[in-house]
Amino acid sequence: MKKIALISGITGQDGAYLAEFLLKKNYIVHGIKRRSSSVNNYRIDDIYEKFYENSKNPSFYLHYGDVTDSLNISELVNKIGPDEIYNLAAQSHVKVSFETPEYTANADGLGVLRFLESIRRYKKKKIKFYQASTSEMFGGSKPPQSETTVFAPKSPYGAAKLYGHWITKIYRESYNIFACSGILFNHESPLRGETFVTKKVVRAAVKYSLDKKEILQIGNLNATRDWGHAKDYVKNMWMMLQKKNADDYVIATNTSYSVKKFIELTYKYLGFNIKWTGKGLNEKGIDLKSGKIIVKVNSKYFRPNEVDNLRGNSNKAKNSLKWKPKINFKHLVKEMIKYELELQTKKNR
Ligand code: NAP
Ligand code: F7E
Repeated sequence: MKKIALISGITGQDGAYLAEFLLKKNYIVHGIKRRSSSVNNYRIDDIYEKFYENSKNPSFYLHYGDVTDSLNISELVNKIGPDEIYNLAAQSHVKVSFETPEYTANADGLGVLRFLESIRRYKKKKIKFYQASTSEMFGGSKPPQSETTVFAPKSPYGAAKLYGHWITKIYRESYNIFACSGILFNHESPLRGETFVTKKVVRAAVKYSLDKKEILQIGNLNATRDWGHAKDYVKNMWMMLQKKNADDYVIATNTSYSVKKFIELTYKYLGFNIKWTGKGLNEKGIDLKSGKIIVKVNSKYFRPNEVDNLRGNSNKAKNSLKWKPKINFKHLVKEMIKYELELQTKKNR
């Protein structure tokens, strides 16, 4: 019998990588997608074609749904009867969470509860549950952050995710549900959303390499992040659900870089060296060769409250799950550049 997985957030970065990973493992995969006025399936188009449209025995199905809709979530859980649920759906942008705090709390906090309650009421079999928790829950706590670090979120996103994290643990302990959270540090890929800093930098740098005009408008250059590759992180999601006992794990690379360093490296790989001038809001990055301004700080991209430094300690996952990231930071940046170069060159043809 093939295992059945239900993934919320199927159209997002991790949803697409996880679906591909599970389909290769011979799972039947059901994905929950929101209705939108324009189609946003581009990350899963290939697998939909291969495992649904062109398949004699389809193993990939899509369902409309929304994690803010309790009846819809419980209906889907009952109808599909999955062996494993991966809850990846979220309003995942930290800055946007300051502008839509109530919606973020509903989707990222209560959304988790809706799945857990559906699982608790489902009597036909035991369903395993994975929750995508976040390093943003550590907020102001100093690095390196591990499973024992104090939670101190600094955004509505971090607070909503912390509710989701705790309620997952509470349902595990109270109802003997196999429910666990991966405390995921930042992870990126060519499929990363366009408004996250890595994708934004790579897109602007590639554009500059082609038109010699593009200026990257950026916020806080000094924050540091522990950036891994999404492919490594989705594999870990599955590994956590295959363990005998449910538990929570920090998933990180254990190294961090500043936003400024990420920018320098990206432009360097494209053949441009940056000289920095000015301070704070007046800081600028100059292309050493041409003397042109290529990076400008813009207050629009600052957050009301910033998480300054994140670097995870994922020793527990290393020792207990035998998991460690395979793709390093430099490879990640190069892969993102390659993808973007191909895309933008094709567009310009
Ligand atoms: P993402 O690219 O922003 O994808 C989020 C997904 O959730 C999208 O499919 C989105 O649908 C869906 N979604 C949003 N609100 C929804 C709602 N109300 N109902 C149903 N679906 C909804 O995020 P990601 O990078 O793949 O991250 C996956 C999960 O890991 C998220 O929960 C995120 O918070 C968490 N996480 C990510 C990172 C990271 O660095 N990537 C780190 C820590 C934790 P649309 O396509 O329609 O918008
Ligand atoms: O920002 C700074 C910004 O938006 C990273 C999400 O996946 O990871 C992600 O959240 C840093 C921050 O990611 C810009 O201030 C500067 O310090 O790429 P980001 P994030 O906020 O760390 C966590 C773990 C999640 O759980 C989230 O879902 O970069 N920064 N200038 C900027 N950030 C953005 N987005 N845009 C800028 O122009």
